[in-house]
This record gives sequence, C-alpha cells and structure tokens, in this order.
Amino acid sequence: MDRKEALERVKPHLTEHRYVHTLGVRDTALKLAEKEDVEKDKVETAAIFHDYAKFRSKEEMRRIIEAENWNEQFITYGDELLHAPAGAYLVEKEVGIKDEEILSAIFWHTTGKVDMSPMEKIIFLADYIEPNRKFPGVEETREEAEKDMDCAIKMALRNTITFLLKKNQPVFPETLFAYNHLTLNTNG
Ligand code: DGI
Ligand code: FE
Ligand code: FE
Repeated sequence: MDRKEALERVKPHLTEHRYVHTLGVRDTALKLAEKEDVEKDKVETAAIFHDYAKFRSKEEMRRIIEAENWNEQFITYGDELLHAPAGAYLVEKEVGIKDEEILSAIFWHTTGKVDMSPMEKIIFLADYIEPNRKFPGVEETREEAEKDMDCAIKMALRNTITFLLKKNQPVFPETLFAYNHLTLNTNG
C-alpha cells in the first residue's frame, strides 16, 4: 500500500485533530528512522495507522482484547490503553496489514515495553514528541531524541508515569518495567 492509500484508509477513522497528530507522528517517525536500521516504508505505515482504533467503542476494543487472550491489564489499567492492542488487531483484519513489526509497533505504542525493537521505539517516541504535542517536558524530550533515543524514551516514560501518579491512576506494569530497564541501562 502506498502512502496516499494509507492516509485515505486511516482518515475516515480519525477526527481532524487526530489526523493532524498522525501526520506529525509520521514526519517525526521518519526523521527518527534516518539514524536507525529500519525499513522506512514500514515505519511510515506504522505511524499512519498507530491510532487507527482511537475512536472505536470501548466495548468493541475490550471484546477484541478478551477474544485474543491478551493481557487483561490492557482492560483494567485504564481505557486509554485499549486502542493500541485493538488497533493492531483491526489494522490487520480491516486493512490487511500482516507485517508483525508494524503490528507490534502499533500494539505497544501507548505503554511501551522492555527491549523494544527499533520500529517500536520510533513509533512510541514519535507519538510522544511530534510537533503538535504541547505538554510539560515535551521540549526537553524532543531535544534528547536528537541525541539519544533510549534516553528520550526514558524521559517520556518518566513523564507519563508522573502524570498518571498525579492523577491517581494506575501504571501499566510493562510501562514501569520499561522505565526501570532504561534507567538501569542508560546514562543521562
Ligand atoms: O493516542 P495518543 O493520545 O496519541 O497517545 P497514547 O497512545 O500514548 O495515549 C496517551 C494516553 O495513554 C494518556 O492519557 C496516558 C495514557 N497512558 C499511557 N501509558 C499509560 C497510560 N495509562 C495508564 N493507565 N497506564 C500507562 O502505563
Ligand atoms: Fe495512541
Ligand atoms: Fe498517537
């Protein structure tokens, strides 16, 4: 599928705001990909479809996660988590994308995980730092992303965990594991 078709496929599923965000993730992911050993076409496809399920009903997304026997913590740790695994499923079934690297990058884009592949890292980080993102700490993370992708991911995870703690929300275990792992294994 070429870029134009991919954008046409995703657009009806998103609001204007979310579509603009998606274009930002696409541009940022391609920039991050320049320094990594990854297939640029695949990075672009993963970025374009990463929020494909964002506006599906929670019931539909929960049903998918249950039926696939995926970690039930995706259901119990907060509704914002649903669209990542549900998105990987729907992109495969409805759009016909079968590439495991792409699907996995979509699956983990919200929570992150330990030992992410270059593709997973790029999508996770691009989602956090794309130019339309405005939250506190994002500028620092953007600057770090130009120097050291792992350190930037660690900062993004730390910011997200801090945000969740302030709002009295639970933190998905894999997010904490990813943060710990990077804190123990990166400098800066
Ligand atoms: O879909 P986007 O808005 O582009 O971004 P996203 O997929 O990273 O989702 C962001 C939301 O997900 C935000 O409300 C915080 C939430 N989130 C991220 N990591 C965790 C989390 N929520 C919980 N409960 N636990 C997490 O580890
Ligand atoms: Fe998302
Ligand atoms: Fe996103």
